[in-house]
Amino acid sequence: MPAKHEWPFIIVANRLPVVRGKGKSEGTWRRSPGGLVSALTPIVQNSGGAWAGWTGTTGPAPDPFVHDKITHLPVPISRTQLSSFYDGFCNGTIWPLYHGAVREPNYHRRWWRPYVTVNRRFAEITAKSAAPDASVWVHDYHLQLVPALLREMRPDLRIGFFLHIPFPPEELFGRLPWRRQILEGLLGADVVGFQTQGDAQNFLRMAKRYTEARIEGGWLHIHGHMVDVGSFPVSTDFEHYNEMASEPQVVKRSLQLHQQVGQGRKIILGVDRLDYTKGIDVRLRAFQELLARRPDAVRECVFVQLAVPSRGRVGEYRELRKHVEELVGQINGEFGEVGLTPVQYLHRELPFDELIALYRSAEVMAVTPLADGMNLVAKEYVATRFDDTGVLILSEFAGAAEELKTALQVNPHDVDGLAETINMALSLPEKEATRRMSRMREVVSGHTVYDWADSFMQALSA
Ligand code: ADQ
Repeated sequence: MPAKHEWPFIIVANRLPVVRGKGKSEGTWRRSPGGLVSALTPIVQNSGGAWAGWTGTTGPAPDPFVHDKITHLPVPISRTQLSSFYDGFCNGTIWPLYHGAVREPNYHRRWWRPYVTVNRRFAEITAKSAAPDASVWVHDYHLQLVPALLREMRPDLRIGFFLHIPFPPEELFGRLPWRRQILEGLLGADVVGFQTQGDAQNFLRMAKRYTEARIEGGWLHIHGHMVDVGSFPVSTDFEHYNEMASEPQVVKRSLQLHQQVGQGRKIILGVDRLDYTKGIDVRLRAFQELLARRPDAVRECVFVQLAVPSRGRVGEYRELRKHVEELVGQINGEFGEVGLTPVQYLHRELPFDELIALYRSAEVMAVTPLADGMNLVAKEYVATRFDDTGVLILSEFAGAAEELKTALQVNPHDVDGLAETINMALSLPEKEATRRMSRMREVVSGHTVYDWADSFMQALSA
């Protein structure tokens, strides 16, 4: 066990930044893929800090361990807590509610209590491990009570909280039976960060309405302490994607993919976790509409949808998978020709370089979530277009739409509008596409995931 009160900086997130090796590497840990982990890792390493989170396996947690110069503080989660805390309150209540109630959120007291218990456990482990006056950065909707619990246990700490998903407006948030507890939990932090200005405004309004918090001099004041509320839009590792995209093996693979999949047709690509917030089904219906209006389009373009398996234990996610797969079958059956498939569907994770090759192979990228905190896929696609080619179709309801103004923005619920936009994207003049893409590349390269982490850390140390 590490000495108590040792770490000057701690990240607290639902998951640790490592995954357990399989097969030959059984018993070892490797760093989880993804931009966020890459951005946060150097901050923790350079500060001699630690990371508290769940390992991904239920039952007793292993002892703290060091991997990649970071001390990992595993938090245990039992099998019943996995179903009530994680599948239940986090993904059955908060997730749909915060994403605009695109599915009916469920309110169960039997889920709320484990949410409190698990949050308390995260706070206790952190309180025991943080050095005097340490900084702690808590992440996301799973841990909204941690800031206040931690402040109560360790008033000396600087506490930051960042929400990766949207924060809903009053008409929705007001429905939550535990709205006051959640707000007070978040208000235990010194800095509360959101993806967009709109999210931060929603939060300020709710805090004033349902708690004793008051705004004075641009700060939120509650119980004698000040809370800095602001927007910190997350981003991607621009340079990494940009460089990977021009690696010879990626260039070769993307040409190969284009020949095999495209067969001379343009590729329209969708890449998402298989989640009902991502609008995959409406997007497919829009493509179906396009083919119905213009059946010859099947010889001009192919739709490639990559869906990463997600939350398969939850009934709604299994139903969504069935629905999406039925739609794919329907479109292919109705509009396909022998040797020519309109929709190519993959349900799996892909290695990083294969994903980049796919981004490179796509003339059109369709990112059409019904609601999304930011959406990194949109920014990743932009980062791989080093030659300023490619057209991005982007939902107005993704956080990224605030920054990527020259994308072809769409209402992701509007099947006809989306069909028209896909059609327009396929024939957008090259000059116009380049103008739009080069502007988006300026935006993403000017604000990377490292800038995001730095700006949050600066606010936390102010
Ligand atoms: P997510 O809902 O998971 O994140 P997103 O931002 O799009 O959504 O991130 C998905 C990540 O998964 C991307 O980095 C992407 O490269 C990766 N990925 C997707 N498909 C893959 C595949 N087939 N194989 C391998 N990797 C794949 C939540 C919020 C978002 C917010 C992020 C970060 O919902 O709104 O942008 O957190 O704050």
